[in-house]
Amino acid sequence: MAKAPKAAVIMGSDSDFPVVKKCIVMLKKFGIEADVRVISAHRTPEIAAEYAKSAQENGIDVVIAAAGKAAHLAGVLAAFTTLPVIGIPMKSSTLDGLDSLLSVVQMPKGIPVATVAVDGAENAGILAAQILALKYEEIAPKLAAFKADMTTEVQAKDEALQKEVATL
Ligand code: RP5
Repeated sequence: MAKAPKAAVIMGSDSDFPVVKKCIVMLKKFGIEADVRVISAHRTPEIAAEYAKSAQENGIDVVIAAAGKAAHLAGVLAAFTTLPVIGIPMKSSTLDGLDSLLSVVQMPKGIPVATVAVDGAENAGILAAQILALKYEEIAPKLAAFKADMTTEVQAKDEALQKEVATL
């Protein structure tokens, strides 16, 4: 049987889950399996390293990592794998996520992390699907349909707005 597309979705804490859930929903929409885990770069560093080292042999195609505050999870996972790593900076702190954003995006040369917006869980799922579409051809038509739906939705909003403006 052909291998199914599979993403790792790692979060630094279960408190990240309400946001990260949206990424998992998006992956499912594109037919991508998710291995969902709570692993912390600081609280469980050895488990983080081990997970990243064995991710590829465990069938993972892409790693998504969500963390907040001093958010080193995505960078630490990226240090131990050559799989693409997508980072979601979480708005979990008193600094509104700016600390998380800088921690995820400002990676040193040699260890890139593709960073989405603060709490940008949906985009992490879509970006993962776009990466995996290069390997799994069944994903591309689903991405095309997703974009077409978005177009229809925005056009409907535009039409509705124009009607409302005409009544002013
Ligand atoms: C980070 O610290 C987690 O990713 C989370 O965003 C934040 C707070 O974690 P908890 O204190 O709620 O476990 O490691």
